[in-house]
Amino acid sequence: MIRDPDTIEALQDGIARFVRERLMPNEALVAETDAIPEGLVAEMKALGLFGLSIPEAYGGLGLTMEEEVMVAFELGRTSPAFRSLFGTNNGIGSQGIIIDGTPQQKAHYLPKLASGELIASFALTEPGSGSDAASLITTAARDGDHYVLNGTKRYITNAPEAGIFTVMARTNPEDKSARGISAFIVERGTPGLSLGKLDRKMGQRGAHTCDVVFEDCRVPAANLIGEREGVGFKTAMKVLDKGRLHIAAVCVAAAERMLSDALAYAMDRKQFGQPIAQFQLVQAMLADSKTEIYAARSMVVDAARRRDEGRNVSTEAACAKLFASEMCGRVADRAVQIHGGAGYVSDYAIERFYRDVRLFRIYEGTSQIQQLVIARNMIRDAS
Ligand code: COS
Repeated sequence: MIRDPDTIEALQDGIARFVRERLMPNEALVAETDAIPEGLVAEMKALGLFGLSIPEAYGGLGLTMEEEVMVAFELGRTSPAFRSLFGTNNGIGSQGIIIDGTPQQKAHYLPKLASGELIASFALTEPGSGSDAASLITTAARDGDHYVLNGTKRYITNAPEAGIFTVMARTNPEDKSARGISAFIVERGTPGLSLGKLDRKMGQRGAHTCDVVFEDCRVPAANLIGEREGVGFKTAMKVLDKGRLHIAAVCVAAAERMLSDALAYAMDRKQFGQPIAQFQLVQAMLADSKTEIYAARSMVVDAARRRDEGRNVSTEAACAKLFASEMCGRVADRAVQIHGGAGYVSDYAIERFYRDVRLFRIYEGTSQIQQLVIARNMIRDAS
């Protein structure tokens, strides 16, 4: 749902300009230094990028899902590391509070997330629990008006920067199922919370992940999301349904960027006496990429509209994430191929994008988990 076409168009234009004039010229620097310059972070805050999906009542822009994917179609055209910094505040880090938090939790945390004063992380994955998220073993034992958390969370995006963590932990150790899990807001600096060393990743330098360790970490009971035990896994799944749609939109944008780089290269590079774009074997790669990007974009917009209508989009979000992230991988591969030897050296952005976009098929649920979600929903609906 687009509430006001003029407003969203102006927002898209402003973000497109910011991406083109401020972020793209700094892509190589961020990759080299593994850090986003402070000045750019301040500009992101001023543009409202940390609060895109946070309700207006709490200082955010309160974008609908369709508006959010429109914005992601612009933001995703540059290094994914930039979006990653404010991505968790709009997505997995904040949505648990937005969807299931109490009015007090929302009032306390959301304004700070919307402004970018606080960064939020989502702590679900553990060393022994990835795709099988419900098997997590981090515990949260009630002790008076606190819960005591023990366990380790792994590959937590923005953990080094985070001011708060949405943490899924088992409040009922007897119940090994998803129903034993609850979600908490844990503040950085809480005694017993520590961070591991930075992960050295394949790509997305400038976006940071690390372990988050809880050792007898006492969290006020008031920070149990929604003040309800046993529904934390469902909160996480609802958060991921939305997050997967956002990532699918980012995949579309990253693919568009890679294709536009490949097209520019193909029109410039001459072999056998003419630009390689004139050769039909190169044209096939360009055309297939264009077609698949169009298909993915259409899926993302359709799923976003359905979500705005209040429909359950678990299946559609998984379809969009599966198709868009796999499509993005294929486009990355073709774009390197079109660049030839130049695609294998870091003078061209495509070498970096090829590594950066590999993550899209893995995080917020692997392609295989999306397939599993889609098929299980199909079987359930048909039963
Ligand atoms: N929305 C709301 N509730 C949901 C839901 C959704 N999208 N998906 C599942 N649930 C509920 C189920 O209805 C079930 O509730 P009941 O116990 O009341 O019946 C409960 O959650 C458990 O669901 P289910 O039995 O389907 O859980 P499974 O352990 O079989 O696993 C998968 C579900 C595999 C889909 C889940 O573990 C998953 O998404 N794994 C990937 C995790 C992931 O994306 N990690 C990325 C890292 S975070 S960036």
